[in-house]
Amino acid sequence: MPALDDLNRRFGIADTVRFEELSDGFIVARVSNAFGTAAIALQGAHVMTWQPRGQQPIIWLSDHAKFAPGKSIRGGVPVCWPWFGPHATEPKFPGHGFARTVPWELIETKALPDGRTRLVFEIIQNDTTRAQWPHPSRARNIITVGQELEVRLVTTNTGTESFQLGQALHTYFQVGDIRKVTLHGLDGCEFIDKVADGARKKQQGPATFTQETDRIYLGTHGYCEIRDPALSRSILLTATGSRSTVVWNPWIEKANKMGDFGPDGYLNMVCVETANAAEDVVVLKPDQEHVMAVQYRLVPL
Ligand code: TA6
Repeated sequence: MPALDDLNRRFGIADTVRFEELSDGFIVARVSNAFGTAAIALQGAHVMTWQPRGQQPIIWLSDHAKFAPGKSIRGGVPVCWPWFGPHATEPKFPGHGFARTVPWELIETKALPDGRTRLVFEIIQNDTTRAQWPHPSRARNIITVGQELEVRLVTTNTGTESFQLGQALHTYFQVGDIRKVTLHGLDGCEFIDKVADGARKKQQGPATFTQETDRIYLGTHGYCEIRDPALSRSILLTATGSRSTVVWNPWIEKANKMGDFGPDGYLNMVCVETANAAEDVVVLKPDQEHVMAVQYRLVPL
């Protein structure tokens, strides 16, 4: 991981981008522009926070999140790559892939003419990751902070064989009270219900939350609305290059078992994850690139 001074010298932007060390070896980019603020960890190219000016945070980050090299962060926008969920054959491999717990190299920071700020990260693969994922490949995460937050996960097959890619932008959204939230845009979609032994069901109307919810919606078309009456706002998600949407709230018991949720954390978050998971995984041929992108926008209710 480059030294803090080196990062600030090479990639800092006056009054807009600076770097700080949260804990030993855990470096974060602090972004501030006319539209709002964000914090992005170099580990996992992980958006930890995003807050438009004058608004409550959009992205939820647990008060009990741990910030340490190799430890996944509870909240923000974890990058699940190059597989989603448990590895298909190796139970000892990390759940949701290794991307979120390895260092990513900062490639570029840019103050865009329209006042937005863009940061480009590229995963750093090593012997451990190659042992788990022996496919020559490149992954970049391109984050643009403006009136909206845009995250673009770009995977390129740099090898000579095709490979199968599972992925998700496992985003935790801040809500006022999960019990009053309705999730729109998935009506009629089939989903795998992971709290009902993987039963296949069909969504009728908006999704609501009254218990542990863990669903992989399949064949989704990239648009969702998280309607949050407690905060009098909706968060709109617009995605491309994604055929699955994962929806998760651990509820009371599971959140308490996780140790980094805090006593009532589940009440103020919902994960709506732009993904390619289950049978929606992507096959990349040699030299092929796949872009999975999502934009988050806030609208008042
Ligand atoms: O995306 C939902 C999910 O797969 C849940 O099953 C739960 O495991 C969640 O991800 C969090 O996983 P993590 O490994 O971050 O604790």
